[in-house]
Amino acid sequence: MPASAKRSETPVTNRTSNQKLIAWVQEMAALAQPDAIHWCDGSKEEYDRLCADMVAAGTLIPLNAAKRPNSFLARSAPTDVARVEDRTFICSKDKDAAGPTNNWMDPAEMKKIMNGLFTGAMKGRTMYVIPFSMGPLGSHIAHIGVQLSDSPYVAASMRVMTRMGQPALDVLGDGDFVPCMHTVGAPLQPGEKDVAWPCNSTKYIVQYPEERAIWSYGSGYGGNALLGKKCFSLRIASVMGRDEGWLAEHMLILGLESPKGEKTYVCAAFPSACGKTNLAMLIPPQGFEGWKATTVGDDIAWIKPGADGRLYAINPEAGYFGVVPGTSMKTNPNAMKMIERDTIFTNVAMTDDGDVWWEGKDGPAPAHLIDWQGKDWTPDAGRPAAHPNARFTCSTTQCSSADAAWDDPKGVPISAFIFGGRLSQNFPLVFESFDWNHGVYMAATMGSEATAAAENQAAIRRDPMAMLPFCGYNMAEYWEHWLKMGSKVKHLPAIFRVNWFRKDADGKFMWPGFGENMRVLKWIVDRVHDRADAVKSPFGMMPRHQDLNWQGLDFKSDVYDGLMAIDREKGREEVESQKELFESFEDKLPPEMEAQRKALLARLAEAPAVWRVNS
Ligand code: O2Y
Ligand code: MN
Repeated sequence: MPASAKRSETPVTNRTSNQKLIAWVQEMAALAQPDAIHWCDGSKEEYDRLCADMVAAGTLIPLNAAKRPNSFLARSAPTDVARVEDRTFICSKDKDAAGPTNNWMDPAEMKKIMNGLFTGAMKGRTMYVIPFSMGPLGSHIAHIGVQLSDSPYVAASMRVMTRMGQPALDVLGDGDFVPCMHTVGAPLQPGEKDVAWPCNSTKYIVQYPEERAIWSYGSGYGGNALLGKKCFSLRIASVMGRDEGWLAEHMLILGLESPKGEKTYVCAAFPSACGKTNLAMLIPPQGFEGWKATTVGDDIAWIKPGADGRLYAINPEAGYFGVVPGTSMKTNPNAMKMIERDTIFTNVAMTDDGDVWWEGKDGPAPAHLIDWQGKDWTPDAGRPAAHPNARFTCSTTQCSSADAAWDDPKGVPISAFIFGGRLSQNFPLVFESFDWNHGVYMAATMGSEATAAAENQAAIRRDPMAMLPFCGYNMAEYWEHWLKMGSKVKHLPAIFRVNWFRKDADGKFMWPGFGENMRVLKWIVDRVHDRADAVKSPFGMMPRHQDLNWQGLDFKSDVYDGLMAIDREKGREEVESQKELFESFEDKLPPEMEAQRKALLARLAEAPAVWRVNS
C-alpha cells in the first residue's frame, strides 16, 4: 500500500456531508474491492507524496533536478499510448440519440459488462477519491465531478489538470456531481509485484449521457483516464449544454490585446494534433509591437450566454496535457518555458544527463538516448525516440502567456469563433461567414485530409467543429443546437474558417504559420470591431492583400493571391462530397444545412474557373 494511503486519514464526514457521494464511494468500493481508500485533498504535500510513491514503484523517473526541477518522466505500456476511439461508447437509451458518428451500446448491456469487469478490479490497490471542479471554483459556468481511480498517476495528473481536492468538495456541498469511475483493470494478488504502468488489453471508455456518468476501464493514459477532460468536459458536457442552452466545445480560448489596450477574445476549434496549444500560446511577430496574445485555454471551452447578451467562455481545465514532439523555441517558446520545471512528461526520451528529449526539439538529436520504451537509442535507430503522442502535464500557473482572467469565474466575452482543418489544396487562408447559419455550415463541414493523394484532391476526413470524437449525442442534433443558439444569443460572435496548411505545386507550405498567424488574427479582430475591409468570395468574406498587416514579413501579393484562390471545379467536388456526411444523418439533418450547401453550389456555379481575391 502506498505511503499516501497509509497516513492517518481525516474521517470522511469531516471532508463532506454529501450523502449521495459517500454512499456512491462505498458502493463503488464494494464493487472494485480496493485495499484502501484515499480521499484526495489536493494539497501540494499530497501531490509530492503521490509522486514519491510512484518513483518508488517505478512509474515515475525523477529528472535531473538541476535541469528540470521537480519534474518526472513516465513511460506508459506500449499498448496504452493514446485515446482509444474505437473503444469509446455513448450509451444513450436510444441508438439514434448517439447518432451515426458514435459507437453505441445499450446501457443495460454495457452496465452488465462494466459490473463484471469492475468486480474486484482494484484488489491490491488504493482507490483515490478525486473531487474536482471543471472551471473556476464556484463559477456559474463550472461543474463538479468526482473521479474514483486506482491510478496514482491519474490522481497526481488530475491535481495539475483541474481544481482538485477539498476546495472542490467544499463547492460541491450537498449538490450534484458527475460520477467518473475508473480503473486500470489490473488487480494485484497478495504478494504480486506491480508493473510500472498497469493497464489491461481490454479497454472501455463509456459515457452514459442521460445519467451523466462515466466509466472507464483498462487504460491509464490521457483522455482515457483523466476523465475530467474529453469524457466530462466534452462528451457529457455537450449533452448538458444542449439541455441547458450552452456550448461545450473543443476550442482554445485566446485573448488579443491591441497597443491601445482593447481586449478581444476568440475561441478556435481545430482537429486533434493541429497545433492548438501553439496557437493558444502564440507570440505576436515583428510588426505587431505593443500587441499581446494571452492564453485562457488550449483545448476546451465552456460557453454560456451572459446577462448582457454576449457569450462568455471559461476553460474548464487548469493545466495542459500538450503534445511534446514538435514543441520548440520556434513553434512555441511559451510552452518551452512553461515545461522547464514542475512537469510530468509521458513517453518522451531521456538524455544521458537525466533531461528529456523529443523529435522537433531545438538543436540536433543527442548521440545517445533512452527512448520512450526504455531502450537505447541512437540517431540511426530508424525509429522515433519519443512517442509521437508523448505529452507534458503542466499547470496553467506556470504559463507566462496566461490571461489575467484565465481563472475568472465570470469567463471572458467571446467575439469570434474560428474553425480550421488541415487542407493542402484549394482552401483559402481565411474567410468569414456571411451570417450565423452559414458559419455553422462552414464549421460542420470542416475536416482534414485523411491521406496525401498524389495527384487528385485527397479525401477529406470530416470533423465537424473538431467534435467528431467528442460529441456526446447525435451530431445532427448538435448542429441543430448551434443553429438555435443563433436565435437565442443577442450579440453573436462572428464565425471564421482558417487553413494554415495549404501547399504550393512543389508540396511546400504556402503560409509560415506559428506567430505569423497573428496577421490573420488581427484581421479577424478588426472585422469584429467593424474596421476591416473584405471582398465577397463564393466561400465567404475574404481579406485582400492590402487588408492584412505585412509589417515585418515579405509576403508578396502574387503568393497571397495563390493562397486565397478558389478553383471552381475543385470547390464543387468538395461541396458535392459533403452530401455523404449529410445523408448519413437521414431525417435528423437540419434543413438549414442542406440549404447552405445548395447556396454554396450556386455561388460556385457563378464564379470564374479560378476565383481570385485581388482581381
Ligand atoms: O491521446 C490522448 O489521450 C490525449 S488526446 C488530447 C490531449 C490533449 C488535448 N487534446 C487531445 C485531443 O485528442 O484532441
Ligand atoms: Mn483536444
